Amino acid sequence: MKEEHTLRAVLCALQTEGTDEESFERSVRELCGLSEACGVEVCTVVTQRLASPVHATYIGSGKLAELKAACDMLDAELAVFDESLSPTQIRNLSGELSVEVIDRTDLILRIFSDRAKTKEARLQVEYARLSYMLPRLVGMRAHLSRQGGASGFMSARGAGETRLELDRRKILDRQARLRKELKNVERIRHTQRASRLGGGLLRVGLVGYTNAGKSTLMNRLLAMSSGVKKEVYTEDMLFATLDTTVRRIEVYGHAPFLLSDTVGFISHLPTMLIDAFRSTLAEAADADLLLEVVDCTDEDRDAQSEVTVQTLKEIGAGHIARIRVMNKADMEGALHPPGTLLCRHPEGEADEIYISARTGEGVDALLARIEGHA
Ligand SMILES: Nc1nc2c(ncn2[C@@H]2O[C@H](COP(=O)(O)OP(=O)(O)OP(=O)(O)O)[C@@H](O)[C@H]2O)c(=O)[nH]1
Ligand SMILES: [Mg+2]
Repeated sequence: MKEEHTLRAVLCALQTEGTDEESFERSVRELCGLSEACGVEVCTVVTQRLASPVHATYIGSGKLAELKAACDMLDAELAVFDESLSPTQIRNLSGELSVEVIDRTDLILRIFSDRAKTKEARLQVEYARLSYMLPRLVGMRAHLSRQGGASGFMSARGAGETRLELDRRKILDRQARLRKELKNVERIRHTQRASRLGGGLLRVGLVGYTNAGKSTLMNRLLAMSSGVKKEVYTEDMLFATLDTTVRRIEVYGHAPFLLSDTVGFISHLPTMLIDAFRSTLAEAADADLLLEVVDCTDEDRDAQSEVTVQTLKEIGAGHIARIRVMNKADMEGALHPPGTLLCRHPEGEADEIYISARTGEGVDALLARIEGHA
């Protein structure tokens, strides 16, 4: 979000039948994290238990009144829903509430838009946002006409279907242009990388949940490498990395290999983002070996690992050999000290190795493991 001041938000989450307490709480925690990553201040969380979402308004009418009251009392400017809302739900909720209504998908898209730095990432994010907007133009318009204006596509306001049809066509045209531009950027990237880094080396890909420490591990390996290597960006926030970086790792006494660092995963990563970032993610899929980086101190690590494995399948990388790198083992709460290796082959699972990308402990053992795969 580009606003100068922090936006105040009320979060709203529905616990539907079949969702256990634990995964519900995890989801709400993550929504808070996503909101903060977006520069949004969470004022309160309104929750409801229902057998299934209400078709028209997602939550029940009594709860909706409660939510409206909370928004008014707390001076909120946003209501953030912990799920993908249908275009109808957005339209109805926008009509009922006096604040802007956004859902989890929208929140993730906004974070991506704020963080995108390279040309390719910016094009990909814009493409994804347009895909998201397309079926929701009516609901967005309802909010904007009350607010009295907005920027970009939504600024050209007008009434009725003609206006909508125009907007729709504009979006489709823009998407067609973006697709062309993306093809070009991709082609240039491919040829540059192939010639610069040289083929024939083992290709290793860092993958995993956002904020697990993938980029920190990349930098640790670069620091151990001979020669001067440019570091990648790391930060304690969701989605610090939004593009793919490939570097040659050459640690004395170990065979050199190519290492790629890429965008992290999260549960319910919007499909339009997976689609838009397919080429970036495909670079991770284009590896001989994957290092799945896990924050082993996170109580949600198992669920996060499941999401990673699922997302890998979605991008066609489910079959690639994988080592589970249990990172942040220097911290309190780690199950094992750095350097611990757990072989999981009998169950058909990935090997687990405990390391600390921050202190470097266990990284030598990891390098030996990587070599074993060459
Ligand atoms: N204590 C500790 N902190 C770590 C370790 N590795 C990474 N971190 C911290 O975890 C945070 C996230 O690290 P990143 O390397 O940016 O994580 P990432 O997986 O690349 O995250 P995204 O790019 O956002 O998906 C940073 O604050 C790091 O300093 C570790 O081994 N120990
Ligand atoms: Mg990163």
